[in-house]
Amino acid sequence: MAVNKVVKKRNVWIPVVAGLIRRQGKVLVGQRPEGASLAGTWEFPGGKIELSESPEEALARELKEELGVDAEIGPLKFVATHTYGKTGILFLFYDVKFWKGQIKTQQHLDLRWVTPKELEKLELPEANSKFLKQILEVL
Ligand code: DGT
Repeated sequence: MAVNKVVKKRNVWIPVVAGLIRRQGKVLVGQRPEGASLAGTWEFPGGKIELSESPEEALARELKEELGVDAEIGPLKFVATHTYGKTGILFLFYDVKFWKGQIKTQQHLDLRWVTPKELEKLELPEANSKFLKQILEVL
C-alpha cells in the first residue's frame, strides 16, 4: 500500500554567535576576507554554532580561531534575527570583556578597534546595520 507522506518544508534557521569585544570605549570589528560571504564588510567576530556546542563554547572556539585568544564569554546582551532569502540567521550577541593572549588577525583581512561613531561609518553586513541602534545601546 502506498503511503502518502506529507513532507513539510521548513525554512532553516542558523544560530550565529558574535562577540562585543570591548576595550577603552572601543569595540573590535574584523573585515571579512575575500571568498567569504559578505566579503569586505566589517563584522563582530564569531560564527555558527556547531552541533553539541553551547553558544558560549562556540563563541570561545571562534574567538580562538579568528583572533588567537582564550576569551571569557560574558553575558548575552541581545538577540536579533535577519533573513537572507530562505535562510534565517538568529544572532546571539555576547559581551566579552576578558581574554588571555594578544588579539591577532588569523582569518580576517584586518581588525580594528572602533568607537561607536566610527562603527556607524563602516560598511557592515545588512544584518548588523539593521540593528545597529541596539548594538550601540549596549556598547
Ligand atoms: P563557516 O564555517 O565558513 O560556515 O563559517 P563560520 O561558522 O565562521 O560562520 P560565519 O562567520 O561565516 O557565518 C556567520 C553568518 O552570519 C554569515 O552568513 C555572515 C553573517 N553575519 C552577519 N553579521 C555578522 C557578524 O557581525 N558576525 C559574524 N560572525 N557573522 C555575521
